[in-house]
Amino acid sequence: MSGSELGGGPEDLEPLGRGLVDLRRRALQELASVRIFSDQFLTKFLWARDLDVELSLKLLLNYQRWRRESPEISRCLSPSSVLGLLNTTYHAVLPQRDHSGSRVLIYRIGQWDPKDWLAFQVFSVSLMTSEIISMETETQTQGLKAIFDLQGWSLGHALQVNPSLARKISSVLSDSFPLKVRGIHLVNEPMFFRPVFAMIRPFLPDKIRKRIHMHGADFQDTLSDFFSPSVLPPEYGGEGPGIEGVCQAWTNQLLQSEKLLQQIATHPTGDITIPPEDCWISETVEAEQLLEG
Ligand code: VIV
Repeated sequence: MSGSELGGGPEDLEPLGRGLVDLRRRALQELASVRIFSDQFLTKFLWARDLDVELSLKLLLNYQRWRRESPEISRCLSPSSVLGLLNTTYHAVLPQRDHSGSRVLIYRIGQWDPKDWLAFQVFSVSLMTSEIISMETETQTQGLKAIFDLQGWSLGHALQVNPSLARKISSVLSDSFPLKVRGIHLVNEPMFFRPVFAMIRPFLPDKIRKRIHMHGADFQDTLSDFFSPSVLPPEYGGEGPGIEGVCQAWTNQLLQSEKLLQQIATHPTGDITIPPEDCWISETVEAEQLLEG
C-alpha cells in the first residue's frame, strides 16, 4: 500500500519531508536549549547524509560541537579581515561544476605566506566558502571536489599545522560540516608534505581516505582523469577561465557575503533563517521565565 492510499500521517510526505519531520524531532530532543530549526537548515544535513536521519543528526551535533570548540575559526567569518590573503589569488570556487554537478574548489597553498597569516585565518577562508556553497541545492546533493596546489609548501607552513589543527582538518573533512566531500586532489606536493599528511590521515574514515588523490608534479596527466578540460583553468591543464580571474571573482563573492557570514559566525546554531533570540533558550531567559511563571 502506498502512502497516499493511507491518507494523513507523515508517511505521506516525500522522503525529504519525512526526513525533516524526524530530524527536527530528534535534534530538538538532543539539543535541549534549542527551540527551533528551519527546514532550510536541516535540509543541508539530510542531503549531506543521503536522507539518513540518524547520520544527519550525528552530523548536526558534530557541527554544533565543532563550532563551539573552534571559536577562533567559526566565530571569525570575515572576508575583509583576510583580504590580503584572498588578493594573493590563494583560493577560488570555479564558475563551472564538474560533470557530476560537484562544486570544484582550488586552494593554492603556496600563495599563503605563513609569516603574514596564521593557520586559523587560512582555515576560516575554507569555512566561509563552505558555508556559502552549502546553501546551494545542487551542492547539497552533489557535493564538492577540492584541488590543493602544494607548490611552495615549506617548513613555515608545516610548523603551523600542529596535531590540534590536524584534528580540526580531519573533523570537517569527515563528519562535522554538512557538505559531501567527493574528492581531494593534491598537486605539486613535495616529499616533506608527507609527515603533515600522516598527521591528518589516521583520523579520516576509509571512505574519505579513498577519495584523496596525490598527483605530484606531473599532475596534468592524471588530473584530467577526474576533471574535464572545460572546467579547469589553463594553469591546471584545462581550457576554462584563468586562475587569477576566477580567484578575483570568488573574492568578490566572499566580500559580498560579509554580512551573511558575520550572521552565521555569531548565531547560536548557525541557522540564520531563525532570528538568534528566537532560536534558543538561554539560561537567563529560562530564569526570567521561571520568575514570570
Ligand atoms: O577546510 O569540505 C594541510 C573541505 C575543507 C575544509 C572545510 C570543509 C571541506 C574539503 C579545510 C578542506 C580545507 C572547512 C567543510 C580542511 C581547511 C584547511 C586549512 C589549512 C590551514 C590548510 C593547510 C594545508 C593543508 C593541505 C592539505 C589538506 C588536505 C589533506 C585536506
